[in-house]
Amino acid sequence: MTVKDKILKALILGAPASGKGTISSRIVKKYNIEHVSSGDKLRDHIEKQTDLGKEVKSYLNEGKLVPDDVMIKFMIAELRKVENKPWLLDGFPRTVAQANALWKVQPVDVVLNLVVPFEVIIDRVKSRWVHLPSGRVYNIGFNTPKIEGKDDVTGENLMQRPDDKPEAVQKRLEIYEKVTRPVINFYKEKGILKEFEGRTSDEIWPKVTAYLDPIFQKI
Ligand code: G5P
Ligand code: MG
Repeated sequence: MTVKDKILKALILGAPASGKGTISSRIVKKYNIEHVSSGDKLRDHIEKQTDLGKEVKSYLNEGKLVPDDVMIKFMIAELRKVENKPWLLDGFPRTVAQANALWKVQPVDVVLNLVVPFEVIIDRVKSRWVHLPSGRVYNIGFNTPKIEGKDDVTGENLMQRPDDKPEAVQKRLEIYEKVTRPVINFYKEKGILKEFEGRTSDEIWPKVTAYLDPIFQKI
């Protein structure tokens, strides 16, 4: 076995606003691994007005998926930057074409799937605030920022995501059902998928650690 084989590569799946970012930030802190979020990276490009940012902006704002060819090229290049580290990938793959492309370059070891009822999701996105440069995410009443509208760490302004408007959320949930749900089956068939059900991230989190603790102890 080479050193590379021992580096854990994990994925987190789940509907929009199911808590992937929230659970990911707890995982990366507890197990000291890299968090690679496709959505955070794209929003950063949009904020910095790069060529990629300009190309993808309308897709994100409208809650539509960025085309596979763009996404695959971008994310494979991003993953190369962290290939020698253990990572947790969040938001990619989102289509079977993306899952196949990833599997060819980097088969993953563990896939976590968050299962949260849609009515909970629709309710919670209304109160989401994000700190764009870091991807830190807040929710009024769940993890409320210490000062209203400001990031706890930097004190910089928080913003609401354009794709959290009700019509864009609806679109994202529809796309998730049609296009992303088959990705769950892709990993189920490979025998590496583990589902975690709950209405809150605090309910899901102990189930995630109970599953991951023995895996991380082994490596
Ligand atoms: P993203 O950025 O990948 P989504 O839609 O998959 O976006 P999102 O919205 O980032 O997922 P999340 O990470 O699953 O959600 O959830 P989160 O941010 O942790 O939690 C949501 C809110 O709920 C937060 O405010 C959080 O504080 C709160 N919360 C968490 N737990 C609880 C709880 O227990 N109780 C309460 N009350 N609140 C809680 O992708 C965005 C776009 O980028 C493009 C697409 O356009 C996509 O729409 N994109 C891609 N396109 C094509 N292919 C890809 N692979 C792409 N990746 C990104
Ligand atoms: Mg997220």
